[in-house]
Amino acid sequence: MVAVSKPLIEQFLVKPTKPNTNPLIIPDIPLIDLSKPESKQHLVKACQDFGFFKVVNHGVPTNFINKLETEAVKFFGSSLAKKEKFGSPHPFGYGNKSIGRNGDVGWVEYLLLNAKPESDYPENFQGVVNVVNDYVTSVKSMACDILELLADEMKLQPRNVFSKLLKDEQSDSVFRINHYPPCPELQETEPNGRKLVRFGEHTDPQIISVLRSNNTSGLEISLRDGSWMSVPPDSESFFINVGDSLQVMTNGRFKSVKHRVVANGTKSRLSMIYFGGPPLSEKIAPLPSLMQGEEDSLYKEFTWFEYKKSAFNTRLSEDRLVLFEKIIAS
Ligand code: GA4
Repeated sequence: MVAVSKPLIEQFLVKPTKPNTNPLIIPDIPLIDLSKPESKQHLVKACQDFGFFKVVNHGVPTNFINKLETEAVKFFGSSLAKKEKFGSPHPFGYGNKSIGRNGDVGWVEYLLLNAKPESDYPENFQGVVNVVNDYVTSVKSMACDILELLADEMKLQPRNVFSKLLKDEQSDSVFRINHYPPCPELQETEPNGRKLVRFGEHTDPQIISVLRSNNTSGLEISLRDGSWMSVPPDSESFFINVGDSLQVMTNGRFKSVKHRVVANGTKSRLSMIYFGGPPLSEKIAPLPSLMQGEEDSLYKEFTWFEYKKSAFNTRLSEDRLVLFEKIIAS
């Protein structure tokens, strides 16, 4: 990454936020052991209470993870000129400090890829692209298992009501590799407690996101009281979050969690995220089998195409679902 002068770095800093330091109110991140059948009950509760949880015994082969990490480190370690040859991230390619199309910035560089890696990516990048295939196939299968366990526990029929959207040939899923390089400039700016924004606060528009990172901290999730909770990194596990579309399909029972990445800039962080999305033409609406009695839908009807289009026109931190909420007369 290009070195940035001190005044320029100002735009990447956020004020210290309300700390959540009272050990009595810092909740534990829900931990789901996929090898244990009883994990189903915890899964539903985690999606309702946090929209976020950690998964162990996930079945994703370590060598898929390691191979991809090695290729990603190699890619981000190459020259800026070479990385830029991948093309801009609209819709897929290499991005550096700029996120989306609406002026958001973060101290991050990344690769945004179609979750079905395309054969027409530049030839000299096939190293990354080949290993993405194995990794994504395996992570997607874990995401589908989780969605089926959720459907089982909520007594939804058929049990693939969520997972079929990811398994569909036309599923609009995305894969992202984020690299947060160390930022030595920050250590001089930090005494007043401000934090460097690596990836600003946002919710994910899709159904479900599956994140794996190396052992560098930085990820934070927003709690109900508005404070931020730091998520201890764990390179052996996966972190899952509920996306906006799953919130809608469960009529608000599951929460799409607001999250961000901030860091003090001493260690490099690498994360890989699979965003499982439905086909573009899919109608996103509360599942009829979930609605109880006279329960009203909290949302207007929309397709994933409409929501995605609208989301990509927003700033990162915006509440994107607000535009699709119904005003319900009480
Ligand atoms: C957040 C989740 C995924 O990373 C992503 C992001 C996308 C982008 O980086 O282009 C968006 C963001 C994400 C939501 C709002 C819009 C679009 C940046 C942004 C400001 C790839 C996605 O699908 O939505």
